[in-house]
Formats: sequence, C-alpha cells, structure tokens
Amino acid sequence: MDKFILRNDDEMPALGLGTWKSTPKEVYDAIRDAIKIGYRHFDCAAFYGNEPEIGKALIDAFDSGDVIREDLWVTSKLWNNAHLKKDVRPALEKTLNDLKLDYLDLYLIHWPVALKPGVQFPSSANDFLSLDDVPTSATWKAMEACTKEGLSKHIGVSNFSIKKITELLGNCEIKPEVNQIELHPFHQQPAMLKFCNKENIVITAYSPLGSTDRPSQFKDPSEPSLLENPTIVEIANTNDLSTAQVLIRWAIQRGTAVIPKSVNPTRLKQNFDSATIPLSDEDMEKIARLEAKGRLLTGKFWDAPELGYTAATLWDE
Ligand code: NDP
Ligand code: 1BO
Repeated sequence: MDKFILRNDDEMPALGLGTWKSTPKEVYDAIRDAIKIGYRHFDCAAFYGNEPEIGKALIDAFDSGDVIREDLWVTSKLWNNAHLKKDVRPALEKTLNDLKLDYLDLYLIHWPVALKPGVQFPSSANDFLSLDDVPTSATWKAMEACTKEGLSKHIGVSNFSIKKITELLGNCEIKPEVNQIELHPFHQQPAMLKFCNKENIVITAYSPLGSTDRPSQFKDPSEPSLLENPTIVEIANTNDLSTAQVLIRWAIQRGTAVIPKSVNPTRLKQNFDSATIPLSDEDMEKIARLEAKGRLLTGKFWDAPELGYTAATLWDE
C-alpha cells in the first residue's frame, strides 16, 4: 500500500474508506469488514452523523484483536458551525468521544464556510457568519492549539483553494499538511496538484467514483457518470478491472490519497485491491486527456452573497 509521510514521520495510507452517507446502521459493518480486508485509513466527519457507530466498530475491532489503535489512520473534520475559536476544541472533543479515541491522526477544517453555532445546514443567509467576522486564521489558531495538545496528530483543510491555502500559509505557525478536495478524471485540478506538491501538502481525493449516492440537494440530475465513461470502461475492460478500480488506481498513481466510500463487502474488497494494480502510462495519459466537466459538489449550497459566499468566493475561480 502506498503511503504519505507526514510530520514526525507518521504514515498516512494512500487508500482510505469514505463514510459520508453511510448510515449509522451500515457503517458499523462497513468498518469491521474494511479492517478485516486491510483498510487502515478511515475518513470521518462530525457532519456525517455516524461517528458514534464508527467508534463502536473501532472499539470492537480493538477488543477482538483485529488491529491496535496505532495501526489506524483516522481523519475527522470540523463542521462549519464550530469555526469560532472557542468552539473548535469542544467540537474535536465531541468527535473523539463519539469515535471513542484519545486522538485523531488528522483533523481538517471541512469547508472555508462559517455557519452560526447550532446551525447544522443553512436554510437562509441568516444562518451564516461572514469570514470577516470569523477569519479562517483564527479557526486555524484553535486547530494548532488542538494539535499542540495532542488531540490530533496532524491538521489540515478541505475544499480550500490555492488562494486560501496561500493566505493561511502566510499566517500560521503549523502548516496544513493535507487538503482534501474533489478530484477525479472529470475534475483533475492540475494547478492544485502542482501547488500542493510544491508546498509539501498531501492531496486527498474525495468523490473519486462520482459520488453517485449523494442526496438530491447536492446533485444535478443531468450530471455525467464517471463509472460509465467510455474511456474508463475501455481501460477497465483491457485490464480486466472494474471501472471503480481504474478510478481509484488513477488517483493513487497520480500521487494523491483517495477515499472511496462503500458499505458493500464485495465493493470494499474490490476497491481495496485496486490500490496495488498499476495502470500503464498510456492509460494514465488517456484519462488525463478526458474532457473536464467540472465539480460534482459545486458548493452552490453555500450561496449567501450577502455574507460574502458565492461560487466565485468559495473556489476563487
Ligand atoms: P464516492 O465517489 O466514493 O462514491 C460512493 C458511491 O460509489 C456509493 O454509492 C457506493 O455505493 C458506490 N461504490 C463504491 N464502490 C463501488 C464500486 N466498486 N463499484 C460501483 N460503485 C461503487 O463518493 P463520496 O462522495 O462518498 O466520496 C468518498 C468520500 O470522500 C466520502 O464518503 C467522504 O468520506 C469524503 N468526502 C469529503 C468531502 C469533503 O467536503 N471533504 C465531500 C465529499 C466526500 P456502495 O456504498 O453501495 O458500495
Ligand atoms: C456538504 C457535503 C460535505 C461532505 O463531506
């Protein structure tokens, strides 16, 4: 399994298991199965509403001797309603309590978007706080304090643009070590990849299979299918792989971590196996030439121009 070396020589496995949309009922079995298959990296978030069940699965895996805590890489994320400096540590402590862990391996700011405390998801501009009032640099200071106190070994960001990371780099004591972003053949983000390589920031690719199970509020019904794209199908057929395996391997071979979600034991195994099956340079080039179709997770749900949130200010594009 490919790994990324972070601060203190800690190793983050390149392939992890995504848990967004895994229901509390499904996620327990998915985590137990995944650990037995060989997964050692789990991508969680308070927003996903399933951390208590993930915690139960982790405890049971430790108790039954499947793994020890030190074998695992567990990531979680600070939700948008806890960006105020005073709210960061309590949010992380709640996640640790739910996951039944003493520390996280990685804690990320989930989005560069601040909601009022208590708001889970916005229904109007009134639910937002402007980034002028809650600057990311202040949230980051609280993230730094948490890592200094050992609550998370590493800290990073998610859905941050090059501009936002550059601003943070100019105003931080501890650098973000990871940026978790949407990345797949329809949205390859070469400039971000180049920038993060230069800054020694690991990219984790989310929604690598096209996030087909997203709820409709996050989905355009006419969006293109990655798993059925003719080029991906052709490469899969030639190499005797599934299209999901091609997409996962493509991400790893491109030098990113990748966190496909599944709650299905057969697909969990299939996805895990793809981490070690190389694609030829020719296949990688064919995928690199695919037409860019843009983001699936557009961020339109964060639209609040009155408070300074638009697609343009979110992605700085
Ligand atoms: P993915 O691209 O991982 O797609 C998940 C969908 O693919 C599910 O419907 C799953 O179904 C299906 N699937 C899984 N394996 C296969 C396979 N081998 N063949 C066919 N279908 C398959 O979507 P996500 O959006 O969930 O992204 C992955 C993870 O990234 C998330 O779960 C989350 O952890 C993270 N993420 C982070 C975000 C952020 O803002 N930081 C945003 C979005 C995602 P099934 O479960 O039934 O197998
Ligand atoms: C708003 C969706 C976030 C998934 O990580």
